[in-house]
Amino acid sequence: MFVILIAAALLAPAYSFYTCDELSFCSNIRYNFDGLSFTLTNIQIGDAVTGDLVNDQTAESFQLKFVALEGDTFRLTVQDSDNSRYTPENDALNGAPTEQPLTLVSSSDELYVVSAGDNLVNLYLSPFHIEIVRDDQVIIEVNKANRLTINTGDDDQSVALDISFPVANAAYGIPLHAEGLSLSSTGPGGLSSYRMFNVDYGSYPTNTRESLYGAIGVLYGVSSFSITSGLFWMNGAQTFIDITNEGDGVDSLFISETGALELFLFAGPTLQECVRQYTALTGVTALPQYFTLGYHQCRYSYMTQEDVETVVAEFDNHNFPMDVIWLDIDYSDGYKYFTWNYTAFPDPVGMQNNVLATGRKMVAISDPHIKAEEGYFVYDQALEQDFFVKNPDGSVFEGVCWPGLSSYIDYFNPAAQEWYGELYLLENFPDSTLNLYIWNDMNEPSVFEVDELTMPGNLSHYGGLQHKDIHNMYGFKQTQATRAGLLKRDPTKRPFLLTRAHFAGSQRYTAMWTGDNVASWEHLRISIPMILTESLAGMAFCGADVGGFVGNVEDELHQRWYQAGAWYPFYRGHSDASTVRREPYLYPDDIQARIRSAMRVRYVHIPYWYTLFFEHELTGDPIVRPLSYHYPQDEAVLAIDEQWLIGSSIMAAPVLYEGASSVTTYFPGGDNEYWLDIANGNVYIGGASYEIPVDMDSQPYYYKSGSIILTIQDEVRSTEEHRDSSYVMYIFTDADLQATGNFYLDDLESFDYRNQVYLYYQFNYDGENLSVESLNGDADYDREFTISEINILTPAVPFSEIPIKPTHTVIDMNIAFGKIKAKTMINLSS
Ligand code: NBV
Repeated sequence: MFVILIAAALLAPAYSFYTCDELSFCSNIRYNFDGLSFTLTNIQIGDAVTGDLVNDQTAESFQLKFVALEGDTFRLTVQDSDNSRYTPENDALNGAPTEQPLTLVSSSDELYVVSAGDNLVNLYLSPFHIEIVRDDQVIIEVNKANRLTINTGDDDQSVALDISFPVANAAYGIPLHAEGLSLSSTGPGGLSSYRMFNVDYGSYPTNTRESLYGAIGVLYGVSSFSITSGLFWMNGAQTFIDITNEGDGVDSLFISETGALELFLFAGPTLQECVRQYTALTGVTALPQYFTLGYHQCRYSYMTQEDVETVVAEFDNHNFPMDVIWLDIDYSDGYKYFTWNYTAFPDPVGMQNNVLATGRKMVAISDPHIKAEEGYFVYDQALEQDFFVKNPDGSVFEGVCWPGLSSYIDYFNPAAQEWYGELYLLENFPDSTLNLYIWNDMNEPSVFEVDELTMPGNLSHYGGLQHKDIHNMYGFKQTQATRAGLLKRDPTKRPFLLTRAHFAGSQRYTAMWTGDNVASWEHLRISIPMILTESLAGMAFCGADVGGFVGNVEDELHQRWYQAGAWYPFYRGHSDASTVRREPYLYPDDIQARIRSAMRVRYVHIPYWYTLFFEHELTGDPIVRPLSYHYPQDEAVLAIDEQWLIGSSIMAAPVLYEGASSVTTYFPGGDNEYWLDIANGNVYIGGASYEIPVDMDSQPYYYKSGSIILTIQDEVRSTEEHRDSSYVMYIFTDADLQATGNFYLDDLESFDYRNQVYLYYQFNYDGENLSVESLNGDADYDREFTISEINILTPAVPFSEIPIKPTHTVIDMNIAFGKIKAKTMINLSS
């Protein structure tokens, strides 16, 4: 009972977080907007539009700049006359965007019309507002509702703007919220606003607009009947967003506590184009090492070296695959990062090497709070070099976190960034090895015993910044430093880093996960739209704790979570310290078998995941995608939260309800597309929903007709063994007997792929022949891989009943593929 009470106390948030209506800067803007308007004067049209934006009530004047960027993107900036408002451009953007000249189409006293590419821009002078026009339709309206606000008081520097997507019928984006993919309407008198303010919100509720650990101001106005467009609100401060989506377009209102007004507009015209436009600005996730796509085993905490080594051994004894074992805070000496608790971990190097010898890697946590203790080298060095965040009076800020009284590194100081990154060098992190990768947690930052569990907004950072200006970027800056350090530590290998707090552009440095979720069915379900939304916001490498972090997980839920989580980009089981141990080998045989087979499904498809990650770096397309990404004209898929696409060829539709005996699954693509359940050979026709019967062994996922997918079927202990594996190919033809698929392979770990050392092939099947050609003739990797079996599955058309059983031909072979310069054909018909 006592234990239960303590667990319950841990579960209940002892803190509360603000809504817009509780903060005066926000509620003023939300409710008191009568009579607001601006006039644009002194317009100059060169390559860009510039002018003075004058507040009609106060006569205050601001500088406006509007530029066209390559790729159907526009940027609007409004600054104070002395350019003093903070912009995160040097961090959020992946370098300066390439501008494209605007052409003046017409001008009058009321309206300037300019064009760029296929887009026209109407700039109305008074009241000031902007329309983006494409294909003769207004697709984006800026300040149409006259909500533009730029406060200049000492106590209130807030900034706000309304942006509408008149031809959209759904809104996606603005992670991180525990919400569905299709955002709900908020608005005065209705629901509270979406908040973006990074906070440590353990056991967060589902279906709310409250803030969580990350903040990315990208919003898509998604249309199933017309043009999809989008925006990126680039602001590092606390931000609230109202969304109105009542059938007649999507309206939004962005309210930020401080900062310059920085708005990017994406003219689409599809969701896919918008996501590519966003990632063109803020960057992509670089191809991770292959092992990172395997299964990760974590717990808060594995308390001893013996515990760690036992878990690894038990995974092997019970034939569970695993690539990475994680160390949570208790490996350190009193939560002093870059040190070890040598009593519990007497031989850290030996441990890392033993894990390495089993073909596996390790990850250790390293949080941004630094124990305020003289003699702790990290603290001493930071203090001496003046690298900590300060109080308003200039003294070093101290807050409470795991180690007790702590100070926090000011990653906004470039020298502190460099120094911090270098702490990860082998010579600075005693007893670390190259087999240890990093996890930055608690970096919202989390500060115990204070309002909203985070730093007060009036703390000061390097360069005269106040914490409130950059609050949402704090974790971003930590991961920027960590990645740089890991790259210095070993410039030859791709680093792996996981973060909790994140911001626009974090994808360039780190993977992310959705923090302290709960072992509940609601949390299993909500993890999917959360991951899809992060994916659309550039965070390609994302996941949620399998099993649910907080609370004991029921057996059924745990199995279902392993089945669903196999289709998260980042696949990690994790659990809180107060929970009953739940490593998969601790379960009875039948449950073990199901978890094992769920994990195997993951490992079978890692070559496919790896190809997608490579393609993400090329295009910005996310790894996992909502159905609307590939079926933009299908209104039925707009709000689907319980199915998703991995690339375009696989659809996951797992069991997400307790006691389920069937899953209602919608198959997109119309009646020209078929979906194959490879586990039982059933094929379903697109354009309809079916009730798919399931039992506890079912982990439904489907291959799309017309796909070629390369798998590895070997039962491996870790992806290390994939290096020697041969591939089993699945060809699932469309009605015309055609199929196609890409395959990427490199050395799985180094940066040589940046020098074209890889194989990137497209396979095509035409009903008889399989052809293979290089998608990059300049790429040059001296490596052979073998296809040992080809499965050709062809739906027999026309068919009378569903599910259909396709004809299935298995061809055993042993073809080795090496460097292919010219298209090569293999006849499969005989
Ligand atoms: O470091 C301990 C945990 C960690 O396991 C978890 O994944 C983080 O999200 N951390 C939060 C601290 C708080 C746990 C209650």
